[in-house]
Amino acid sequence: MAAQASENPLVGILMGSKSDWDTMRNVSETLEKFGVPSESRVLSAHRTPKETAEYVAAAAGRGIEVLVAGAGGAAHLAGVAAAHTTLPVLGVPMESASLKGLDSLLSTVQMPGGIPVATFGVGRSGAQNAALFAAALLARKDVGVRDRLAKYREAQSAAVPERP
Ligand code: RP5
Repeated sequence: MAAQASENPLVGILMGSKSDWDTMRNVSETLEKFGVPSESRVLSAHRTPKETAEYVAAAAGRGIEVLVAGAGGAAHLAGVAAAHTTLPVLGVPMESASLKGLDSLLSTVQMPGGIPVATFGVGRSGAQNAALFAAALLARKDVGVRDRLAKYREAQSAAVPERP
């Protein structure tokens, strides 16, 4: 996994395993396009529970404004992260080998009332949309990010052909 760290990250990208990086790199790469600094960490809710709790609890104090958490299977990372912070937590379910990500999706999205996780689609498109959503949250007070998001939407519209 390539080192992913900005000096003053605004988004913390967490993943339960190094094997999630191929999907979660889409979060990091999308944020980079919008000029949003981020850092990526492998933190497992069950393999490294103490480190996960410590990282999340310290995140807001370090200037992080949004957390994106990706995990697969019995995917409790986003929920555990949300339990340790009032920062917005965006969940990305990984596509799993056994159930194609349905397990990850349900584990991430079905949080009991009281501790929210904003859950995105399974896999790469979910990772991309989580990054776009994080950028949209930050765009509320960052005009540069807001402009880049508007231009991205314009380019997307312009790329749709009139005829097949
Ligand atoms: C989860 O278990 C991870 O988020 C990953 O998606 C899945 C499998 O992990 P590995 O066995 O590949 O480390 O905790």
